[in-house]
Amino acid sequence: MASGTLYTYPENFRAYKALIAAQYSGAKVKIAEDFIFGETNKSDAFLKKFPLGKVPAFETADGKYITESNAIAYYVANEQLRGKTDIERAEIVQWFGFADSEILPASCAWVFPLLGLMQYNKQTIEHAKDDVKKALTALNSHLLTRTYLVGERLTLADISVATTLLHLYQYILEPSLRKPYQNVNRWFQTVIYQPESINVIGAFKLADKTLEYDPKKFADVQEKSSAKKEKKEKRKEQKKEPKEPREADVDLADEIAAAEPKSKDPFDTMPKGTFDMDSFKRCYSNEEETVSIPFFWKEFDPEHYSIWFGEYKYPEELTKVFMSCNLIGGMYQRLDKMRKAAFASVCLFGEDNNSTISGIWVWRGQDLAFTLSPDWQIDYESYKWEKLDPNKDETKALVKQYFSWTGTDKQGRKFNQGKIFK
Ligand SMILES: N[C@@H](CCC(=O)N[C@@H](CS)C(=O)NCC(=O)O)C(=O)O
Repeated sequence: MASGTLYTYPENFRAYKALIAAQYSGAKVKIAEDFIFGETNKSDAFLKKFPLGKVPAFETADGKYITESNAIAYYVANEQLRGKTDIERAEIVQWFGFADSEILPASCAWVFPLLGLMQYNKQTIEHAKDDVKKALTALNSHLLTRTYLVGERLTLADISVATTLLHLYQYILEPSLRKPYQNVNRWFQTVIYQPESINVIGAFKLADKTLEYDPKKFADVQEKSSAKKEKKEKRKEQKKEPKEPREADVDLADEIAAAEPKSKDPFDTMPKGTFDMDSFKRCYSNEEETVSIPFFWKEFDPEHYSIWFGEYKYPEELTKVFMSCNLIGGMYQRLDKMRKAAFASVCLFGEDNNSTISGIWVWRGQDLAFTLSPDWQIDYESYKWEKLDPNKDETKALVKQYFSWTGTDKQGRKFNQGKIFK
C-alpha cells in the first residue's frame, strides 16, 4: 500500500485530493510537519526534490518524488478510485483536465479578487462568470442521469472535480446562483459529505451569500504579504549575524519567536521546558500503554505543560457514531498547527443516538491553548474545559483511561471509539 509524506499548507484544496483518496484506500499519507509555505518549498533541500517549488508535493516512503495533485491522488488511490477499465481510466483523466482547465482558472479569476488575493477587474470577472456557467451547465447535463462522474461508484474524477469546486461553493454560489445546477449540487454534496471527505475537509458549509468585493481587502493582503517578506528578510539577516552566547535552553527558533511576536506557531513564544512531546508521541505510537503511560508521567513537565479534560457540551445532538468521529477528526484537522506542542486522546462513549465525547488534552503552557490563535477557535467553545491537577490520583486515572481507550463515560456508556491528536 502507498505511503509517504505530503508537503502542503493547511486547507489546500489540491492536497485534499490525495488526502481524501488516501481515506478511501487506506494509504498512509503523513503531512509534513513544520511546513511553511513560501519558505520550506523554496529551500534548497525542497527544490532538490521538487524543482518547481510547488505544493502539494509527495515523497514516497521509498524515496520517490511526485508532483501535480492529480498524480499524487492517483498514486495513493486504490483500484476503484483509479477506474477499473480503460475507458473509465480515460474518462477520469478527462475529468482531471476539465477540473484544471475549465473550472479552476475561472474559479480563481472570480474568487481571488473577492478574497483580496488578486486585483479586481470587472471584465475579467464577467468573463470568469461566463466560464463557470459553461462548466457548470456541462457538468449539470452530465449528472442528470448519473450519480457519479464515471461509472457507478465514486472515483478520482469526483474527488478532483468536487475539490476544485470547493471555493466556488464556499464563497460564490449562494442559493440563487446554484439553483440552476441542481444535479451538480446534489452530486457535490454527495461527494463532499462522505465520511472520507469530512475527515479531511471538516463540515463544509455551502455559501449563504456571495462574498462581496471589498477594495480594502486587497490592500490589506498586499500589506501583510510585504510585511511578511520583510520579516523573512530580517530573519535571514538575523541568522547570518554572529550570535551572542546564549542561555542553554534558548535555541534559535525561540529567539526568532521572541523577536517576532506574531509567530506562525503561538507555542513558540513559550519556554519549551523539558517535556519532549515528539519522543512521547513516538513512544505512544510504538509501544503498549503499559510502557507509554509510565513514560508520559516520567517525562511530563508540569511547569511548562498542562493537562485538560474536554467534554462535548451538546451530546444530545450526537447521532451516528461515524458522524461524531468525524466531528472529532474535523476538529483535529482545524487544529493542525497545534500538533507541534499538543497531544490529545478524545473518545466517543456509547452508540448511535446515545453517546458522549470527551478527551484528555496535553499542551504547552498553563492556559487554554485555543485562545492563542484565531485559527484554533472554531470548535473549542463546544467543549467544557477543566484543567487537571497532574498530582492527583483522579488525573492519573483519567490519563490512563483515555490514553488506553477503556472504561465508560460519567453515565456509564461504554468506550466505543477513540482518536489521537498527535
Ligand atoms: N498543477 C499543480 C499546481 C500546484 C500549484 O500551483 N501550487 C501552488 C499552491 S496551491 C504553489 O505551490 N505555488 C508556489 C509557487 O508557485 O511558488 C497541482 O495541481 O498540483
